Amino acid sequence: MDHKMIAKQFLITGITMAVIAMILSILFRIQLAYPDKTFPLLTTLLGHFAPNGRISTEFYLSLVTIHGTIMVFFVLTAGLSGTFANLLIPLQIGARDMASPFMNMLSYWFFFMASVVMLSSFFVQSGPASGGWTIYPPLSALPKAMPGSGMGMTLWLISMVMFVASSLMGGINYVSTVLNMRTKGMDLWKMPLTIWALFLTAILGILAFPVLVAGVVLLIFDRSFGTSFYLSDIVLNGVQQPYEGGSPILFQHLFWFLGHPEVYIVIMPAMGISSEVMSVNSRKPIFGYHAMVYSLIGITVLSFIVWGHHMFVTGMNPFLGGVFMITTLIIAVPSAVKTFNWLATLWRGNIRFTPAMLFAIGMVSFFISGGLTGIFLGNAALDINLHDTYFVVAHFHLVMGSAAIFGMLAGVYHWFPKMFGKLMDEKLGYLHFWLTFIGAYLVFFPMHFMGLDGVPRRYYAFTEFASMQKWLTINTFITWAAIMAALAQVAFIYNFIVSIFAGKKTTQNPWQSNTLEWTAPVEHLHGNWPGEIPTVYRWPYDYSKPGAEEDYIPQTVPFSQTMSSNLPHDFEDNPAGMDELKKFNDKLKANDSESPKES
Ligand code: HEM
Ligand SMILES: [Cu+2]
Repeated sequence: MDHKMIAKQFLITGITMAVIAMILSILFRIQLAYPDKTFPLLTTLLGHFAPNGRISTEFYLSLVTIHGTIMVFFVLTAGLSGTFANLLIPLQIGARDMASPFMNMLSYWFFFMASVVMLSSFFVQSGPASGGWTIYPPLSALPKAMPGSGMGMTLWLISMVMFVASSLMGGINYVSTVLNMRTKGMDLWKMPLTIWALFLTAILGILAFPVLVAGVVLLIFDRSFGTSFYLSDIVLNGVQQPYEGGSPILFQHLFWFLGHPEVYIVIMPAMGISSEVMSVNSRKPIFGYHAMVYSLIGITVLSFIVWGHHMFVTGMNPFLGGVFMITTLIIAVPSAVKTFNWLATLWRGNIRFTPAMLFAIGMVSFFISGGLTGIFLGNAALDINLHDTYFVVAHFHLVMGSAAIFGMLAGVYHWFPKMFGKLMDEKLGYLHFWLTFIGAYLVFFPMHFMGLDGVPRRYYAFTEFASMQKWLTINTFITWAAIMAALAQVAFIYNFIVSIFAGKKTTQNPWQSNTLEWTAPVEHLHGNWPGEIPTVYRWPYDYSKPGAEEDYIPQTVPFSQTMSSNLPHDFEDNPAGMDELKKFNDKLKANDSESPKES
């Protein structure tokens, strides 16, 4: 199966899952906004999950759990990497397809089946898994603990194992394709940042996901075969359970060894996409290309030694807490480098505010505002107070929820012409952007203040507590903002579907971009290019080179044709080229002195 087709399948499944997860969040937000009201409609829609017009407490927890699970894994891991790795890796490095097209197709179908299994848990009597997307034991390990610990949890675990199988097949394919199938001239330092990001993301996934599977398998043993890896001294309904010697903390270590890299699996492709979109639409080379790549590598390595910051409150040895605190704060450095470089790329750019560009800038905005609170939370002393409050919810929704979604949307708007041969409507794109951008800040910003005041997350109705009564108005406000942001997505879905069928036909290179995918014909060919695969001569960011006739020079243009755009280091091991460059520059200078150009 062709990689471009598989990319579309991942995208459309991902969007569908996002819509479902969004509807789930609106459902639990209604409960939070109107804790005392009843809505008969809910009973009609949800049956026994919402008796007497109110969502039941157990189902509320399931909604939060499945919302988080779907958003993190199904939308932002599979939907994001699956779509753009499949679409861009072969097209941007100049390959005819993935290393193994068959395994690639299998990876999609495993993802699809995992989605079906996850959603099927809404149709079992006891409902979907509850206990949060982190499925901490004992709730996940004792099938009788609560309704969501039963059949729903079993389905969650099966779905996750299939999901990981899908990610591994995808990831191994991406890595081997990037390493082995680059076209002539495409050395590693000529790869676009999207490819670097997707490549390193795949490596992260390959190293981290198996650890989750190991944790999940032990959990299945505890659930079904009477082992005690995670359980000890448990009393259930007054009956002492036979578990001894296990520890739920062990699960937390295994979970977050995946869980923390996972947040970078989610954000790094969004970073790569935004870098690309911002360079093209600023008509400027990306600032600090090498620093960008080294930052991605730094994040990849560091993300494996910070997982303990999710466990500051487990009573870990303060020395260990200190170690995790330091590594966590160090990871802020490559993140700051990237942020600085994006801003420097925009600086004095000749910016085109396409919808893709707006979403890429939005991504940077959310990354900054969510990243700053990460520095608070990385400090153990502060985290102990803020842990499990809405402050954390605010932090991760900005930095990974909103930022990653915006990166993904930037990618959809930017590469839609490549995927479907049509252009999306710009006006609807602007409407979508502004409502979503404002909506996301209105939803998540106030949550910081709730968290600082100690309002806990995952509670069904905290207005029961007198001290939190005052947050009801804000909660209602957040819910309405969320409904507005959700409605804004209608503009996007409408635009997406209508443009596929009735959009304006695109030209081959609608954004005047340098990268290889735009040298392939609009009509999709099996094998991407008719005849030979183009050869690459230059890096992907030759925009607005002084002296060049056009403000962009595709990667396939040989150096001698537009000498002015060459840099001395392009010729480090090519003395003949260096001579040519010197001659060219001298000629340019002579021309300049003859006829001074207006600037
Ligand atoms: C319409 C947009 C969204 C709204 C209104 C929303 C709202 C919420 C709220 C209020 C909670 C849980 C509160 C609690 O702890 O009780 C939550 C949980 C969560 N959300 Fe969202 N969210 C949205 C979009 C997203 C996105 C895009 C992501 C992707 C990363 C995401 C990921 C999560 C995760 C991981 C949890 C934690 C689940 C858990 O605690 O088990 N959400 N969301
Ligand atoms: Cu983390």
